[in-house]
Amino acid sequence: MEKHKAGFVNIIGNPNVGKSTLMNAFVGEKLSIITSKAQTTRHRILGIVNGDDFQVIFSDTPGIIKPAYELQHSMMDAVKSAFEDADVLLYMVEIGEKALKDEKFFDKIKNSSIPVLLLINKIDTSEQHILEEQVQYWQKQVPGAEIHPISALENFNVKEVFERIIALLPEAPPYFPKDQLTDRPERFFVNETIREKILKHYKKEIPYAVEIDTEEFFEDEKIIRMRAVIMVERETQKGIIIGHKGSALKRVGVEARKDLEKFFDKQVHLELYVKVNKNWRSNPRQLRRFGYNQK
Ligand SMILES: Nc1nc2c(ncn2[C@@H]2O[C@H](COP(=O)(O)OP(=O)(O)OP(=O)(O)O)[C@@H](O)[C@H]2O)c(=O)[nH]1
Ligand SMILES: [Mg+2]
Repeated sequence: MEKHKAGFVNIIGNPNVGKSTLMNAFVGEKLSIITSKAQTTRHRILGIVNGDDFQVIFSDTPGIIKPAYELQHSMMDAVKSAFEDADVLLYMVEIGEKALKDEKFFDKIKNSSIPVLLLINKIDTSEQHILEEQVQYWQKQVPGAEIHPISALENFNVKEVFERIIALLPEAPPYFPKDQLTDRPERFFVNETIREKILKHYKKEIPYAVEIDTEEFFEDEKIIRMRAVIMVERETQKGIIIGHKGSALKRVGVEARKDLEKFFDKQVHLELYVKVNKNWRSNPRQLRRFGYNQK
């Protein structure tokens, strides 16, 4: 019988390149929210793929940025931790991108002692000659990396990358029970689903000033009852979230509920309300309460 393989495979890269899309494609579940806006992912989220003789623990991470406020510092700590325990690094870039905006991180990738798979994503948007140029460019930039063009969205070359990962993994017993899919509790996915709708429907600074806290999660035989608070930083933002006669908030609630019914495969009742929590994203104590800064 083959020996068992297991390890941590951590996905890092600039914001919005498709890291979360790829992790969901590997896992086959929507564990990470995806939007067209940068800084969608705020936490390190595990997605576990189990087989008889392997366990791959993927980590989705926030896109690499230069942090400006406390929340973003915590997001970059999540990226740092992903460098520390990786057995394989997946460094994702998108077609046309030049390099990581943060040189320190970029140097870490270039000088990595563990295998790096450099994934050029979104090749569905590109032409062959451009892709060839990109492959050459990245070969020079990160000579130690193995380059794979992919489309996370269209599931192109994802299976091949997965097979390479399995080949590179060390022999090890499983780290998690074989029926476990993630490290996050149910409430986390409620928070994230609501935040995804807020990223989708509100402009400019609003989504970045929002945090969700699911205060109640009661599962009955037929229905799950949830109540969540949408926190904003200022009174004016509260009005915008609620909208005219509550219409904007209602849209968020309806869309989130539909997604949650799919996710939990059960009927959902979702109650939302909005609260001002002044400058929460600069307040270390508040951030800890919401699951950030847990180093
Ligand atoms: N055309 C195309 N679009 C893609 C592909 N992969 C992801 N996208 C889109 O790119 C956008 C960002 O995707 P995400 O998966 O949220 O990117 P991310 O790297 O996790 O972003 P952050 O969490 O903000 O760092 C979304 O609109 C995706 O639908 C791809 O292979 N092709
Ligand atoms: Mg993401």
